Amino acid sequence: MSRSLFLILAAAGALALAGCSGKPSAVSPVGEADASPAAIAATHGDFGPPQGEPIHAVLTSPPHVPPPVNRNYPAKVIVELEVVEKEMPISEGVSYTFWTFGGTVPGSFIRVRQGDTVEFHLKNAPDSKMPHNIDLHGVTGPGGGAASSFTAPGHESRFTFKALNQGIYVYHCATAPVGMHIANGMYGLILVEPPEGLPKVDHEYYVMQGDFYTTGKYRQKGHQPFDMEKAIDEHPTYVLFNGREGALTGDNALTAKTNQTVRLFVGNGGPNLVSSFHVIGEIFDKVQPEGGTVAQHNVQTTLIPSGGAAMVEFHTDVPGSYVLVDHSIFRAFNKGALGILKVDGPEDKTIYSGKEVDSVYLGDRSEPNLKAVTTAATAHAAGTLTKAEQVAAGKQLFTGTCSVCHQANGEGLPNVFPPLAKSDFLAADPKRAMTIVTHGLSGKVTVNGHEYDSVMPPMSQLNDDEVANILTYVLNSWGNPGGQFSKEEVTKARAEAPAAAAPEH
Ligand code: HEC
Ligand SMILES: [Cu+2]
Repeated sequence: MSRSLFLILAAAGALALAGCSGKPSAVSPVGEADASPAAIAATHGDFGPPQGEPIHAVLTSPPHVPPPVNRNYPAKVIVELEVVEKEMPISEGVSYTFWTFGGTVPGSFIRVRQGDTVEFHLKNAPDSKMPHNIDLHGVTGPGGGAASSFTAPGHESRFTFKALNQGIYVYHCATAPVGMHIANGMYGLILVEPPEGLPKVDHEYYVMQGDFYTTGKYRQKGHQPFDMEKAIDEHPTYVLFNGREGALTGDNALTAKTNQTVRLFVGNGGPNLVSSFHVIGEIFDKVQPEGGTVAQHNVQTTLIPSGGAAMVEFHTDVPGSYVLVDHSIFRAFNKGALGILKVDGPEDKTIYSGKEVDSVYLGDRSEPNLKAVTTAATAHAAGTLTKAEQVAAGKQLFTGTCSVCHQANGEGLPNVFPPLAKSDFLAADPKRAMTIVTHGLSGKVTVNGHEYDSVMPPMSQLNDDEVANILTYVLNSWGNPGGQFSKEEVTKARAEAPAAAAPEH
């Protein structure tokens, strides 16, 4: 569509809106909820030739965002971005060969001003195996730059575009097979600031969701290759913020203080899933859905399409951990789509009475990391795994998996969840526990003289060495008889048919 036609349509749409509400359209700063023709026209424009000396864009790695451009004239901005293919952790003890823009997933954050002329240099590292290119959704022109930027390993290409529209835009690789390049992490965000800049806030962060497809199961240790079939079927193994489980938790959590404003630039690289982006315990004071210009207010969950982005702002009132999730909630707790914003400062009991959210929502993910689990996995691979390492790993995993029911101290809950501590049922046949964890348990059981008639679902999210480590921890804790299980024993127990539902005791 030609630019003038776009302007006419935009203006007509805005007039229709103003007519419906019956209110006169006031001109307020662009970026606020304002659909007036003047505001919309100002969101798309040329502003003339670049002025002054060319500027080299500051690029940042997630979760950081470059500083505001702080400029009142259009400039020529030079962006230099290098594609790097590299192996990085995708979860504790799991590695994946990512293809990246700038060495990170998502790629480097780019920030320019509306009206800027961007001279884009795309390099492809000499040790890359694949050619790559870039399609920037902030570019007006066929392919968003993709056709002009096809770059073989060890080469560089250059193209220039004018940032006509303000907004927050996804960029991604568009080299065939496109889905595979995106699934391997080739996406990022470019912010085109409105001419007057964005309203000042205390913190800006860069968060981008993506879905990942590995041949191994979720958290299956070792190097995991890309699984094309799972990707085509849209069955992700991982759904992640910033390309790695734990990228925004523990020591990597985002931070703020109470009584501050936070702006999140939230993108979704896909390749397949749409994100229901939510921050547990916060209400978004302002959202620019789909990265557009008209703002929404008082939003709980905002939908971020694959290949789309949003600007989200909120004020921090009460200290604590706020959990970023894709509210398609199995993705958060079983596929990794989870991050933390840690807010420090004095309590305000008039707004919230207290008690931390961590253990309720997070289980093992509230731990700073799962290092003991990685140590055990590495030791197992090397054939040097000790009982102490299994117990340490099992303790961490127990927190996130079993403790919700059996409690952190193994005491269970009267009449609901049987104890694992000093359990005579467990001691009578320790091996049976492997079947219970892998296949579940239902029907009447008597533990320490009390009868339970309930259901324990199979813990099918755990792999064999995790089950071995958890049970070794349980057997060596709380006055239980001791002992040790290997991964191989669990594999065998899992393969055998489930034991009869209600073993009499
Ligand atoms: C969703 C709640 C829940 C979770 C999570 C859970 N269990 Fe259970 N577990 C139960 C219930 C309920 C029973 C009793 C089932 C019955 O009545 O037949 C049970 C029984 C058991 C028993 C046999 C009884 C006893 O007390 O010795 C063992 C052993 C056990 N669970 C181990 C585990 C381990 C290890 C984990 C973590 C990998 C785990 N459970 C996770 C609910 C749970
Ligand atoms: Cu690519």
